[in-house]
Amino acid sequence: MKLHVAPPSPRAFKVLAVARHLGLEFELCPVDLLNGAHMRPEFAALNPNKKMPVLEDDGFVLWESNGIIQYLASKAPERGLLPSNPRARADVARWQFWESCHWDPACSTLVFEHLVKKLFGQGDPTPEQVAKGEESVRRFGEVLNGCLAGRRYLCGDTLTLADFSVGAWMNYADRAHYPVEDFKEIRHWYAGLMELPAWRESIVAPPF
Ligand SMILES: N[C@@H](CCC(=O)N[C@@H](CS)C(=O)NCC(=O)O)C(=O)O
Repeated sequence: MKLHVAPPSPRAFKVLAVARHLGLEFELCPVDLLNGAHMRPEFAALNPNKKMPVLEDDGFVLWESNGIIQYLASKAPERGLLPSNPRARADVARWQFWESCHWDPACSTLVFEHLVKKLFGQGDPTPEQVAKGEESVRRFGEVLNGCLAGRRYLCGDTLTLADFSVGAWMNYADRAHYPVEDFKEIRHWYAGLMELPAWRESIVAPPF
C-alpha cells in the first residue's frame, strides 16, 4: 500500500497516524507541494484534483483524507476506529463531515495565513482573512468544546476516526494562533491524543 502525502499537512497527518496506529504496512511516498509535484501528470492521473493525500492499494486508488482513513480502519475492524453499530458509526461519520465542512476550513484559514503564506513567499497574513478564520475557530471550537465535556474521546470512551479527523488540526493550534485558550475541554482531549505513540510519531517538524 502506498500513501502519497506531504507529512506536515494535517490532512496527511490523519492518514499517517491512523495507518501507524493500526500497525498497517505502507510505503510513504512524499509529495513535494513546494515544488509542484502534485501538478505533474503522473500525480494528476492518481488524483485529478491535484491534491494530496492519495492512497494506492493494489490497483485501488483513493483520495480525500477522511475517505482514506475509513478505508484504513476497515482493514482492522476489530480496533473499533470505525464502529459497526449504526448509531456509533453515524456519530463518527457526523464528526468527519463536520470536520470537512466546518473545522478544516476554519483551521486551515489560520494555518494558511500564519504559516503557509510565509513558506510560499506569499507575504504577510491578510487581517480580514485572519479575522474570518478566528471567528470560525471560535464558533466551531465552542461546539467542539461543549461536546467534549465529560468525554475522553469525541464519540465517548473509545478512540475513533473522529478523533483523528478533528484532532489533526490541533497540531497547529499554537503556531497558527487558534483562539482556543479558553476551550479547556479541547485542550484536555488533545493532550490525551498526544499520548498515543502513533500520534507523536506522525507529527513532523513543519518546514516553516
Ligand atoms: N479535502 C481534501 C483536501 C486536500 C488538500 O487540500 N490538500 C492540499 C494540501 S493540505 C493540497 O494538496 N493542496 C495542493 C493544491 O491545492 O494545489 C482532503 O481532505 O484530502
